[in-house]
Amino acid sequence: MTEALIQTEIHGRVGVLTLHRPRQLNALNDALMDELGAALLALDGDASVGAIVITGGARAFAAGADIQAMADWSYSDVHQGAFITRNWETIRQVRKPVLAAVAGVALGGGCELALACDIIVAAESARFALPEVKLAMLPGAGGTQRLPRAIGKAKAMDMCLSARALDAHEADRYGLVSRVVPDAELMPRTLELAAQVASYSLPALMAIKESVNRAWESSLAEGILFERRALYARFASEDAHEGMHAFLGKRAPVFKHL
Ligand code: CO8
Repeated sequence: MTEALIQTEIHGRVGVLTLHRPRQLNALNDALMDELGAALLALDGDASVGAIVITGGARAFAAGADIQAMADWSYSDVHQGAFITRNWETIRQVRKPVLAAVAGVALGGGCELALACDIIVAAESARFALPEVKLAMLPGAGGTQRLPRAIGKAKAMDMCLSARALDAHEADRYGLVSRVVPDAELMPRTLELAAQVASYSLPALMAIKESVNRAWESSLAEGILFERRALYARFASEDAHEGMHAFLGKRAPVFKHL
């Protein structure tokens, strides 16, 4: 039997997915991305899960797309096989919050996978780079689009054109990651954060994620309109009334995720 490339654990309301190709530093091949997509959709559809964490190993979150697999592909192979689009982008269908817990290298597609998550928690050992230019390739799993939106054109161009790597603290300063923690605390702190997020009302979390993502997709006026509609829809939610009445009654809210 072949070993799972994605390991799934459940911690309370948090689903944890661990990339597991340690000998290849979690290089992301089709089989792994298929498994990751299926695992993400399974957790997204599981009513007992409120947030998802994707992590790798101590040495590598992921060292990028699998160069061994790609080396001899033709244009027709990638075009007809819908490379990246077919399975890497499954993460875009996930409506629950997804956190990346990154230690070690997050290179190329590994960095792009982290960028596709909603919150990135970096261990001090984390290193982020888009070194595709060294292969005469380009960051083609969202890197040329998400990175400039995250850290601006100047830093993104530098990273994409020179393959410059950022350490965890630089990545934090530039806005690529959300938080930096000591390596030993990466999983406990990420799980604590994910548990906090997952304790909130799931429909509220989904609405917030959708609304924040809209900021990348629309003009300010359109985004504000979208946000306002999302806000009005909150008034149709039992949890929103519970949240406000619990505050007024000076008690903890009990959310039904409705
Ligand atoms: N693909 C396949 N195998 C890999 C990869 C990879 N991306 N990275 C590491 N490995 C393998 C190595 O080949 C090696 O295998 P073996 O033991 O069989 O020789 C094993 O993992 C361990 O790696 P190293 O011996 O190289 O370990 P080091 O500690 O010396 O170096 C590094 C670690 C710095 C991470 C080094 O392995 C490295 O530079 N890896 C490649 C990084 C890279 O270029 N990543 C970008 C890939 S391209 C990409 O992600 C594009 C995605 C977007 C769409 C696709 C368009 C191209």
